[in-house]
Amino acid sequence: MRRKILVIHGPNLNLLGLREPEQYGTLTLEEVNRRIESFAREKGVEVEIFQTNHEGEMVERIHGAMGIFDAIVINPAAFTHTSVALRDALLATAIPAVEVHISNIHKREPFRRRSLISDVVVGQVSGFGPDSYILGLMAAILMMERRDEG
Ligand code: CA2
Repeated sequence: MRRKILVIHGPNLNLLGLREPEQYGTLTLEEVNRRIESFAREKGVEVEIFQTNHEGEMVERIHGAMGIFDAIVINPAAFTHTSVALRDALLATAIPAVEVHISNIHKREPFRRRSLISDVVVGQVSGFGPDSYILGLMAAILMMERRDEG
């Protein structure tokens, strides 16, 4: 059985590598996505990657993942701190999710320290630069393996 993981990038992450390199690094989103795909290939899992600047689109993509994806790795970007709709979508679909952040949100402005989804995801990876996605994928893979072990 081939496992499928949906990776979601939130608003403004399409600008990765082009602005604020001190905060988010110098890799572009394309380059980060290539790393994600190559790690997934190594581990024998299937990934689909999606970036959106729109909250409703993010919610709909999560709804559409029901029955198709085994896990979600999500960097909701600014929606992390604002979106009850995103929280409700993750709760409603109940697909195991890992929250990832490139920067360490706990060392930044107070409004970034609060995540509206941290208690509805399985866990959070924050502060490892683009490697946060790789660690998030690893967590999702281990989570699925443990679940299938019974
Ligand atoms: O550290 C993260 O991954 C964040 O989710 C990134 C969000 C921020 O709102 C969260 O608090 C933490 C911002 C993503 C914006 O990405 C940019 C990339 C390049 C240039 C400007 C913004």
